[in-house]
Amino acid sequence: KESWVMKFQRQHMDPDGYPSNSNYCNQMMRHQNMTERQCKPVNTFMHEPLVDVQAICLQGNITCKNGQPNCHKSSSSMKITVCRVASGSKYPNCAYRTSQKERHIIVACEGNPYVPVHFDASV
Ligand code: PAX
Repeated sequence: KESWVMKFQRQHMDPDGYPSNSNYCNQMMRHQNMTERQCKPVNTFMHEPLVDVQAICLQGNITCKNGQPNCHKSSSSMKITVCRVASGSKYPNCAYRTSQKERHIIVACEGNPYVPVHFDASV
């Protein structure tokens, strides 16, 4: 079974990529297997080195959206792309809007080593 760590990296890490056109999310959401059982409604990709994203787990500790205490907010803003399913998009033809942003990132961390497993929000 895919580990939490591998799942987080598949869904949220694209350190060397950056959207060159509006098709980025259509392609990435499909290639990273987020359109297989449904069109995942919202997904964020981070364009920063893996070590910098893992380091968020050592930064400001906050409460997650679901009330769990294991969320952390990045001390600096990061380059991200938010993929949001287009209105009118119908599974299995998942269509996405691509938007590039620079935001502080909030992730949930778990385990030993303590690493990101869930993307909570960007602010
Ligand atoms: P996930 O399934 O929510 O979490 P995601 O982050 O890619 O996946 P398994 O065993 O896989 O079910 N985990 C936690 N989840 C939530 N909160 C805390 N504190 C927590 N701690 C551990 C992956 C695994 O992390 C575990 C959780 O049990 C999972 O284990 O967002 C829905 C999805 O959309 C993404 C983020 C989520 O996917 P929601 O409902 O929280 O808003 N997403 C959302 C995004 O990428 N970008 C965005 O801007 C938003 C809003």
